[in-house]
Amino acid sequence: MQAFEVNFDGIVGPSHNYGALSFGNVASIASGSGVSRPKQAALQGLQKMKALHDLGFKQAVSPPHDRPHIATLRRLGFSGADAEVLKSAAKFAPEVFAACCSASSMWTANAATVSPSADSLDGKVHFTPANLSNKFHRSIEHSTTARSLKAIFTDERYFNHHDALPLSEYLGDEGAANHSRFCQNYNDVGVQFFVFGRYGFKQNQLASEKFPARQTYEASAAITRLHQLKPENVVFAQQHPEMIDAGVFHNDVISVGNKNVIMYHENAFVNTAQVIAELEDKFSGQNFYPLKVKNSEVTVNDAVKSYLFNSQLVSISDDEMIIIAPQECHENKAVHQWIMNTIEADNPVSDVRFFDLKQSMKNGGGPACLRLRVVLNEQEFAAINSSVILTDELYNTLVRWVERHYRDELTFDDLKEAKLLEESHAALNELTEILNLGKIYSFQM
Ligand code: SUG
Repeated sequence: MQAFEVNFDGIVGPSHNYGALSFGNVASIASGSGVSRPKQAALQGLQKMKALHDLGFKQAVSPPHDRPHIATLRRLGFSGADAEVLKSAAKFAPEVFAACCSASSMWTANAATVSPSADSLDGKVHFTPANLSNKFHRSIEHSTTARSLKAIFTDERYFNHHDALPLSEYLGDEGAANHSRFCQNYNDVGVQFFVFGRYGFKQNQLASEKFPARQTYEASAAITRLHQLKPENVVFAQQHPEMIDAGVFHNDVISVGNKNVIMYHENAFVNTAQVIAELEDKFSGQNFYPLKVKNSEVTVNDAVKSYLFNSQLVSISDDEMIIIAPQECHENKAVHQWIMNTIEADNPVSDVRFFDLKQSMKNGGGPACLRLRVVLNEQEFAAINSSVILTDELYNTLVRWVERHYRDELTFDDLKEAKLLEESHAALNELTEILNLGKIYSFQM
């Protein structure tokens, strides 16, 4: 049976803001407390989705989370009416309040790790929501993520949902941002590639010094067991600690893979050459294309600034792929040159499209951060909640919905307003109806 990749892009939420919450993510810290533009952010995301849909790709949407997250603030002891909770949290615990306002659910690459049915012993598609334990503002995402995934992938005959891993620094899990899969065709058994930043349990191992390594080996290993993957089809690699200290907080900031291609920086991993050799060895298709980016061509600094590796690599036909890159890659001379050379060289990458995603980029989220890849066969695709699949009609409905509900500009002070909370809840109530999701938010229960 034919299988394909479906990209589930996160819709940017109505309270999109810059909270400077992610130590180790250079863009997030640099954008701290600036004015955000929620309407523009949501429309930029929708335009990318529509462009991929128009190119013939299977595209779907994933709902944003409700922020400020009143349920978490109440768990932390703030009480009274919602307006009172907002006011006292902002006054007495401004950092906690900021974390409970984060827009970060938009980056669905961190929502979960997904394994296609071809790779799993029980023949089902497996989902593990990421616990995102390294950052408090992200650690509160997994329960809504789990409800949302279950509302989309409803049919238990095809879909196997796991709980997020225990919320602990030992088991830090950042989802698909540190996971890729290689195969000749999507319906083949693939090689799953798990990249971790450090060991959670073993002491005195190689580790970053300046910025935290978020994903642990033990978390990745647990997911391979939960998803019933065969060890011979799995490759683990440690991200180079120096890369993490240079601002590479997820693997998808320094390498990206699709089918038989991996685009990677030569310093991406501990012992990069050995990692690539193991992938090549385990790859069961015909030709594997490791596209190495040398430091002399693109420095790590340029890679982080332009987000070259946070491009999407998508298959436009059986043997051709295109790069979906952020506009910043067009503006950076060295990066642009590397892309153009790669397109001309002998490999499946044949074209590039650049997208303006500045509202997301300012928080450290490029095209690939905004999407969760789910490989499905025809039967599985037919079994998902079809209301989330992007069509021209859904696109127009969502654009109108954004234009009706979203503000043009938002400052940190606006987040304290009960009015913004009411506006957001009204928007999300309507969205859950448009997408036929039932009740997924705590304020709906
Ligand atoms: O986890 N930024 C996110 C960006 C996630 C990017 N995703 C991938 N690379 N796949 C993070 O650091 C910043 C939020 C703020 O500062 O308001 C933030 O959470």
